[in-house]
Amino acid sequence: QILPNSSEPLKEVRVEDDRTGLSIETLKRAFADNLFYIQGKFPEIASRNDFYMALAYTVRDRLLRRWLNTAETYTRNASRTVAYMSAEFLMGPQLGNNLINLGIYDQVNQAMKELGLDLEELLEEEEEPGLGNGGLGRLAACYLDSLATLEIPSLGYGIRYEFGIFEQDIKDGWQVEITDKWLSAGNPWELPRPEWSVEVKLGGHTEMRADEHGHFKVYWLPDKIVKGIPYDTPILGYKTNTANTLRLWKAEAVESFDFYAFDSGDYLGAVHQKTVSENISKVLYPNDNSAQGKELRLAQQIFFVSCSLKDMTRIMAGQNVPLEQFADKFVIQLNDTHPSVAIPELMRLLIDEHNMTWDQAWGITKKTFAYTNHTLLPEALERWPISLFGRMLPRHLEIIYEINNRFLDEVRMKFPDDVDRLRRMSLIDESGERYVRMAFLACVGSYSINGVAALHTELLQKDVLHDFYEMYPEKFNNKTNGITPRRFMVLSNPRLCKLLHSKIGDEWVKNLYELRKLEGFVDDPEFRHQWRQMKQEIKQDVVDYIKSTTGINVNVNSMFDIQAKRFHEYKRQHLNVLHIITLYNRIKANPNIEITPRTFLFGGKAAPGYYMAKLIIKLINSVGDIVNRDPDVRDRLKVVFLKDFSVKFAQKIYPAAELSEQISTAGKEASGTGNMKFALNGAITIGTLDGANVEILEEVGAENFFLCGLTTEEVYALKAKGYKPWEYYKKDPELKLAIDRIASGFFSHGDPNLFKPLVDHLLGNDQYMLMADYRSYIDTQDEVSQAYRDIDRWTRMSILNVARMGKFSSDRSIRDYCEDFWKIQPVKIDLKQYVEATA
Ligand code: OAK
Repeated sequence: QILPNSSEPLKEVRVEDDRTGLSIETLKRAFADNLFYIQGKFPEIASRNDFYMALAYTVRDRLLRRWLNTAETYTRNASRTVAYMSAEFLMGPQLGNNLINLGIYDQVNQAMKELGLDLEELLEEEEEPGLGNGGLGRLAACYLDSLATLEIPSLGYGIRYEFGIFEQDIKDGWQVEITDKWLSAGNPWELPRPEWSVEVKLGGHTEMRADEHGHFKVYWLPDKIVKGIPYDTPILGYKTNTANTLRLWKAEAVESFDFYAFDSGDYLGAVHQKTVSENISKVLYPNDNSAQGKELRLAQQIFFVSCSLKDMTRIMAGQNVPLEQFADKFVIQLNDTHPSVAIPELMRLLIDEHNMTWDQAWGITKKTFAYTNHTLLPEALERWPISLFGRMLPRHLEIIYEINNRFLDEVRMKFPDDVDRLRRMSLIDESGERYVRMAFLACVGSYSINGVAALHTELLQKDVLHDFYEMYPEKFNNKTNGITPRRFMVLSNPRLCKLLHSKIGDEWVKNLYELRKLEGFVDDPEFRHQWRQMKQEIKQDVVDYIKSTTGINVNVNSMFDIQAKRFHEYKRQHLNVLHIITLYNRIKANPNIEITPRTFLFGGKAAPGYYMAKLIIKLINSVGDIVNRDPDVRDRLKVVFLKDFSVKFAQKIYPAAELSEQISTAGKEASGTGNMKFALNGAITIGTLDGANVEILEEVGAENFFLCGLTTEEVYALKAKGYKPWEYYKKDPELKLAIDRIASGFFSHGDPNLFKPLVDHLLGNDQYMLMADYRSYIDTQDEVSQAYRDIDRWTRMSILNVARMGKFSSDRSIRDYCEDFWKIQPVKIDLKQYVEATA
């Protein structure tokens, strides 16, 4: 605190202490100071958001030393760095996580209490940056957490969308989208760095011209230039001194363009130009697992990728590392193909702007990039129409053609006379309208190609990227996904953490395999009792929450059966609904039947343009309407749709789960990470042999997992033989009744048309094979109900699930990436050094 009236000499002014001190007194003083000097409020008139902001700045002050120190150390050592390029980072709220990672949660809690404030309430106040759709964006966020915790020099590069994923409301059972205004109250966690702005060219044409030495060169004359401004967010490691950076780019108009239009008297035109430029980082495309061939989307991709690559060359120049060493200084991880236009962009920068030869540039490029594939769904594989691509990126298209020519020569050499293979593997799809195939470009331009779970990688090799696997088997590898235990346990499940702490300490936070020690307590009746007690308390919180937000009374003793994920037909939320209807039908047929009470909880968003997914949401709400009101049900079943599922909300829900629904059609879910979050919090999985479920089953043991459904091979075989969903419907009376009730309008006030498209899909081609998996799913659910009645058995299963989750820490995933192909070592950050250097 700067004390103007103080008689103390200046050197006694304890600036450092007020901004870094961790005593309760200092925290309180700093908080009051920030409220006054940053928010410009005194407590009596401050809003809850003002208090949140004051606390956020207080915490930010305490992490700045680490942040600057980390940057300084990396700069001094010119450390090899991972650049994680992703169109999405679904970070979740920052305050709580930073408190945990700084290790000051308890002090701050106490300080707030002494000021008459409730930390929980302040945490609630934060608008989360929803800059992602689902799994892919959240994985990127978990990886940043692990990279910092493992002290790996890294930068996350992405887009600072002004509007993140939409907010979901439910009206009359239907999803309604509301724009997300996460920035409206300001974002205390970011620092703009306008001095590091860069320019990105778009459109126009190329020309071949002689340079001053008479050498012919390609010049790209764009018709538009956009400015990218970096906004930096610190990413703290857990109890380390490392604070890495997430650098997100905001698009703005370049002044020169304004002036040009202004000069010619076109004031409105100038303003229009500005809007067009700013549109690039305006909004996140809300599609999950599907590609959208929109011009603006391609503009977003080249925008952030070009900004980031130029930023990397700036960093190298600052550290006196020659560009020839690009691949030694950086490894660029491509989070799916969204940033894969970085491959021709790096080529262009090296050749056109830094005068390298093609061979030099290509040598660097293919040692720099590594590509992660996140989906096998054909509709999610990005392809850009040549016409659109060439219009926006004429130079990149030329470079891609050249990469393709040289690549096809290689293919010819390795597989002579195989014309069909050339056609299949070409970076240009020429089967109809011509397209650039981005996944193929990523494969050719990267030295590593990985899937996100063992099964997924196997299917990539066998199927989607089979030709590339034959061409470059050495590039392929698996990196099973993981989740950060800091956010998804320490922060979100304090009750479970307390119990763990009392038995096995908390080494597990940094080494999740330590959870194995829990196995020693599984036969201890006292411990099992505490476990159940703990779960019960968490469930009660959720019961209260549901009551206050929806008015629905939930029985705290019912099984909490949860499916929380994006809505997609392949994830089969409607299979879950068929189970609910089946139980309901059993009750209607025999009101006194013995039924294990269950509460079915759903959470998740549907892409705004995905009609069938939205209809499934409507179906859940319609079924809920009937089931929740029918007196015959006598509160044994409840269906609750939890609207606006987000990271913040997920943190509340996972701890309360008892049964985790992971029922995608085998071969469709690349990995899944919700499955890991649920199991880590003690839920037992009912799931198919899909994605990482396979590995979860392997870890926890078949006796602690409810397996159902066809295997991938069976799915393929059935498809090949000719799948007839109608036959399953005809043969299984319970299935038939469930479908008939939907079709007849029983759940839609007698309207048989409402759910007709869904019913037609299921009985017609049933692409995701719900009819084939129904019986197995229902029988397995009956086993689940049985198991739940055996309280000791269930508790054991729950404990063992937690105990055996070690593998699914994102720390393990990141270590695998580092050792296997990033080849990066941890760099220790010494906090003292900086203080001395600047003293
Ligand atoms: C989104 C857009 C395009 C392609 C893939 C995605 C995506 O989110 N994929 C998901 O990635 C997760 C992280 O690897 C996986 O766990 C999910 O299974 C996968 O659907």
